[in-house]
Amino acid sequence: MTRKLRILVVGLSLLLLTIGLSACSSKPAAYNPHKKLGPQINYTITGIDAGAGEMGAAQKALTAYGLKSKNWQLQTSSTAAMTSTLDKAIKNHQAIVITGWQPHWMFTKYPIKFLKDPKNVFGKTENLHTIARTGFKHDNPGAYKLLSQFHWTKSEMSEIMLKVNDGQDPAKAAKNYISKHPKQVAKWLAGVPEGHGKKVKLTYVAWDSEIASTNLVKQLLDSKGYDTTIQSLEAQPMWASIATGAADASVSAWLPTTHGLYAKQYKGEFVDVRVNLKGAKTGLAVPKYMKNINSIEELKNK
Ligand code: PBE
Repeated sequence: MTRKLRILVVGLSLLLLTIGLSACSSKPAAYNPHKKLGPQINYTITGIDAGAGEMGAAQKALTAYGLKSKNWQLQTSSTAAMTSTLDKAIKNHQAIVITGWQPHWMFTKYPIKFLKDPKNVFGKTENLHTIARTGFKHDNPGAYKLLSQFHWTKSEMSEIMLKVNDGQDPAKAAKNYISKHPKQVAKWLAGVPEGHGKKVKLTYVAWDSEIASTNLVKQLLDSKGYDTTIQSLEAQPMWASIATGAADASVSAWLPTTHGLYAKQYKGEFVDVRVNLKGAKTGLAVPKYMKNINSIEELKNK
């Protein structure tokens, strides 16, 4: 080898080594089931908005399962930040614990599972209720009739949620749903009289699930000639809007756990019209590849 060539070879190998090392260090470590879980995720549960009912339950869980005293913490962020952290973790096969809930597209898009909650801190399953202001049935029996007939399933709701998650406008996704499900729509609209421009005001909390249901109900009402406006609010003002009569109805009440406090606070000041979706659930969730972690109780020791 000539001297020049030797320098070139040494230089090249150094370069490759550097690239190799930096690639290694930038790729985060994959989940290791043989090591303790806590240190792998900085004893941190990736949460969502501070105002979410589920965050309150998650805080309670930290205490109830003795995690707080072991320095576990709940990180506040947003649905968007949480799902993007989850996305990255899953791509890298890393450990992660999130505040998860159903119905939501995260359970369709990612291989994740709820952790068992033997102390029942998150409650069992929940239902999504339609609630109305007390005088609404009297003032607008037609729109009330539609609300009292509206109910669907998690997989039906997912059709709209996934489209919206793919970037489709929620109103358009709701209209498409209506044109694809004529039989179901006919049942929802059965016997509902023409609205003749009568106003209806729906309030909701802008979770993906409620964006789907509220936009759909608005399109259904408008298709019968009602003039429907929808307004997104935080959970507390959403409940207050119904209780004070500032709004007519909402299809986004999570009961009995997540919005349980509001239902209690406004008892007698709202009408519980019906359950519009059964089998909602909140809780801590992890990727399915974390095979040895199946219960919140196990977070502490594993
Ligand atoms: N969530 C789950 C809402 C309702 C249940 C995040 C969509 C919340 O926790 O407030």
